[in-house]
Amino acid sequence: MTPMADGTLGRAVLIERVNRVGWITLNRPGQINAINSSLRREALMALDQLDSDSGIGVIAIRGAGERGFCAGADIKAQSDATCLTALRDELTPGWIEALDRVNKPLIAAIHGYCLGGGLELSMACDIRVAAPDALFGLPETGLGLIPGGGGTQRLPRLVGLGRALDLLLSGDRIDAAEAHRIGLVSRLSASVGTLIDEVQSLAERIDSKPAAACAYAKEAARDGLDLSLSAGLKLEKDLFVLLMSTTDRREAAAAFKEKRLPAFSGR
Ligand code: CO8
Repeated sequence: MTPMADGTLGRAVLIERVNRVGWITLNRPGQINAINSSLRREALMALDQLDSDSGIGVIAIRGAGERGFCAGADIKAQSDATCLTALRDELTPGWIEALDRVNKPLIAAIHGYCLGGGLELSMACDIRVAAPDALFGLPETGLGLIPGGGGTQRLPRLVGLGRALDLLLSGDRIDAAEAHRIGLVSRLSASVGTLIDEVQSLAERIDSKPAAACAYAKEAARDGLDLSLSAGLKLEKDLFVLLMSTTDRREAAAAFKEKRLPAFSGR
């Protein structure tokens, strides 16, 4: 892959467009991409920019440098927290929740350390792909804290309550193979060196399908988690019916009958 770097937002986050895949790179490699206020602010801008760009079909997030995806919140930048309102103001409210509002498929490409807020960020993505060297953990209780970026809520939904509480309470790190075994990540790359290419090609496969179908699949699965089964099934049916009227749905069926590749138009 030859990334076409076409702009930087600041220094803490980089954006690259590679074909129709928008890459967001957390760019504080000297601190293992620890999350400070610049990184939070720039990551939000990058997400907004790529989600509203019609030339982008899928967004992928990775960490710069060899050490890892992200070692969590910047512990050194944290204030003394004697004033709770000041601490609250210091954090961009709900910045990881912004990923929940992204319509396009979001993929985390994870290598090395993926800890604390870094793991929380990756859990807000739709798909997590890990390199064999990835290490995952939520060390917050050891810092006298609990995860504040969705970790206590997203982890049980991904791996079940028992495994989530084990990770939350012990603070133990797990490796990529274990993360894959328990369903914290859905794919492992063949090697660290092939991670980005493998995610790029996964993203392009997703992007080759009708965008509305991908967006509705994501909406039904994600929103369904907050609904009763019957309400979720109704949501699915409504979205299914909407897709029946699309040109791309008709084109897919015609291409199958005519034994040719479909040419989707995004309508
Ligand atoms: N914050 C700030 N700097 C960090 C962080 C971090 N989370 N992680 C690593 N760094 C820095 C180190 O300080 C070091 O910098 P320097 O070279 O200037 O001293 C550099 O990155 C390399 O790190 P190490 O030298 O420590 O490398 P090691 O290989 O020895 O260790 C580890 C790597 C194991 C990742 C280790 O750095 C570590 O334990 N980091 C902290 C991991 C952690 O606890 N993360 C969770 C943070 S808490 C969180 O994410 C949610 C809480 C939110 C609260 C927000 C309140 C404001």
